Amino acid sequence: MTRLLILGGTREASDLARAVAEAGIDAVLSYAGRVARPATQPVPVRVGGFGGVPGLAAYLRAEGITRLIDATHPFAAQMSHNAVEATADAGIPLAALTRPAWTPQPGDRWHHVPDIAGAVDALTGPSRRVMLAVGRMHLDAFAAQPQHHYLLRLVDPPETPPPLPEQTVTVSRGPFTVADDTALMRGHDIEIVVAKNAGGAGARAKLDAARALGLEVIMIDRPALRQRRELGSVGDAMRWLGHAGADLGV
Ligand code: 3Y8
Ligand code: NAP
Repeated sequence: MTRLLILGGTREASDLARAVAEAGIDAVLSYAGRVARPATQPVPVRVGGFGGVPGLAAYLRAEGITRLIDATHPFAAQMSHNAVEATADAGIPLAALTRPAWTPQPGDRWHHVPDIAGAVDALTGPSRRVMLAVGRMHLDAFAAQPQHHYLLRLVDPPETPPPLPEQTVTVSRGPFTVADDTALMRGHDIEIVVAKNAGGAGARAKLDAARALGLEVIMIDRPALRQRRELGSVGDAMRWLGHAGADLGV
């Protein structure tokens, strides 16, 4: 009898939770607790860290988890690392539900950087109007380039004003649309967009808007992740769980 833990926080995790609920599979979806109101789910949800690898391994045993699907965001590298270690320790199968990285299309003006620090370095130079679409957790790093006018897109209103002298905050969570992102960038005279290579559909509108407006994009490449089984779709995940995809249309 399958008892599945889904590590969530992405569009794909929510799609998987729906398919799993429809198939009547016993599952729980886990959030880190990064935002005030995470999306509601059709399966039971738990919120908060597990307490590193030992905490996750203990959770897997205590909850009788028989399979783990890591459907976290490609930048949630620590969680994905812990999932590899803890499932090996607890002796249960692990698979990651992933989505391909975005690739530049004709007309894109992307400048690839390896990480947040690389994005900060790439902003060296005279004052520009910069949209930071990288969430809340790494804003402090951009204080090293205080000369710019920043448009910050956040999921929740910031408790404390981010340490950037010239900033405007827009509070909204994805998924975003090209029309809204184009209007947002035009409305703020944005010249440069900083983005993580999240992949997927939930956050790519800003790239299409930037291309349409001829803006430069500083694209932060994904962190390297440990070797693990990777599944490319909810259908593949359901088949891995031993539930034929046919009756779910996935
Ligand atoms: C808490 C809980 C779904 C999931 C939707 C996806 C799409 C919309 C687009 C921009 C980029 C960003 C950010 C973003 C997107 C999806 C997905 C995705 C990017 C929620 C959610 C949680 C989080 C955590 C949050 C981070 C932040 C990152 C904002 C839910 C809404 C920038 C990533 O304030 C904070 O602390 C926010 C933290 C981690 C990155 C950061 O460094 O700040 N996501 N996002 C999850 C948890 O607690 O475990 O699902 O409602 C989920 C989603 N956010 O079901 O449709 O699939 O990627 N999330 C990035 O891609 O760069 C916004 O603004 O253009
Ligand atoms: P991270 O840096 O890889 O993980 C740091 C710690 O947060 C983990 O060691 C774990 O704590 C806890 N954690 C992370 N994801 C968790 C989950 N789904 N359930 C329970 N605990 C979790 O993670 P992150 O980048 O902060 O991402 C946190 C969440 O936001 C994830 O669900 C991710 O899918 C989602 N998200 C992140 C981004 C992003 O840009 N990073 C974008 C969209 C969504 P313990 O060690 O105590 O277990």
